[in-house]
Amino acid sequence: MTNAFLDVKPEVAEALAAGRPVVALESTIISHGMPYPQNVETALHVEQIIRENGAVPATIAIIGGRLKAGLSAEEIEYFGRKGTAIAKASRRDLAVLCARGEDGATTVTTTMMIASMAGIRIFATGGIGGVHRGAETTMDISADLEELAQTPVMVICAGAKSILDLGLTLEYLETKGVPVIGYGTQELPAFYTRSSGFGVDYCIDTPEELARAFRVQRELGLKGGMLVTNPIPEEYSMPNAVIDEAIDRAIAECSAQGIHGKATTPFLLARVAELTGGDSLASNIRLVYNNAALAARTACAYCRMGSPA
Ligand code: PSU
Ligand code: MN
Repeated sequence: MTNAFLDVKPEVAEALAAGRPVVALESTIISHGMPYPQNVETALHVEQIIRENGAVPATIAIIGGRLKAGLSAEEIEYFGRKGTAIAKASRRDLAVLCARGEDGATTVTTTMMIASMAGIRIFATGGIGGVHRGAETTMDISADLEELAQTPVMVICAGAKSILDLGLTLEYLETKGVPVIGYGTQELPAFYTRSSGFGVDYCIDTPEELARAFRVQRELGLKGGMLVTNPIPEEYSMPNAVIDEAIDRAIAECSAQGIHGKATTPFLLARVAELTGGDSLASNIRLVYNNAALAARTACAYCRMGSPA
């Protein structure tokens, strides 16, 4: 499916037309998820890792009202430099940003949407949004969960940060029929840490088996995506106590300052990063690399199975 607002980078379009593997990447992680210049260095290195593992990277963003599937190095630099001055774009923002010709940093939600419009089925990122702690009164539930329920893209992440209520996030995904897979683990990873105390639906050990499950989901005509949670490599994982303390403090400050809506997640992410210093940034970068490599290998396996029904 294509539309008048979509620009697929020629290299990406050629790969898709030839049935070669492509991996989508999001841009909110660049503008809102990490400081400059580490955000740009990371985004460029992630693309290189995807290439080294046999796939073509397509970093996704909205530039001047155009939905971009695939950015140039200059466009990645632009996003990294502008940082939080770029609007964080979720599903509800797409129409107005396109109508006005503005820029937008794509979240997991909008990256899935644009990837799907372009025909890209595999997407690597760091962490997804979910059900926030206290959502029973705030109703703060990320649009990422609804997108996973309706858009056919496999999202490979390192689980979700415990800024969220991980148990409620899993309940929501169950209700919405989204399969939650642990890559080589029975336990949901919690981004900086490999364990969370919550189980996943299935443990899958190889990229081939991930690709097979997703292909069958497509062949069955089931709508929606698949969530693959890939634990951070042991050597880069962080002590639970350090992370938990920072997260508890960040959440307390967030409610004390009356922050709400789309500002909540960027505030919490930035505060946790500040409170835990360079260690958490280094871990964050490493887990994204790890997810990019797995996504590229899964995209290769998916393409070897031919075009899905
Ligand atoms: N969680 C992270 N890192 C991130 C995000 C979430 O650990 O960068 C970003 C992603 O772009 C995600 C978005 O899609 O935040 C979710 O925002 P919200 O909770 O406002 O839906
Ligand atoms: Mn929210």
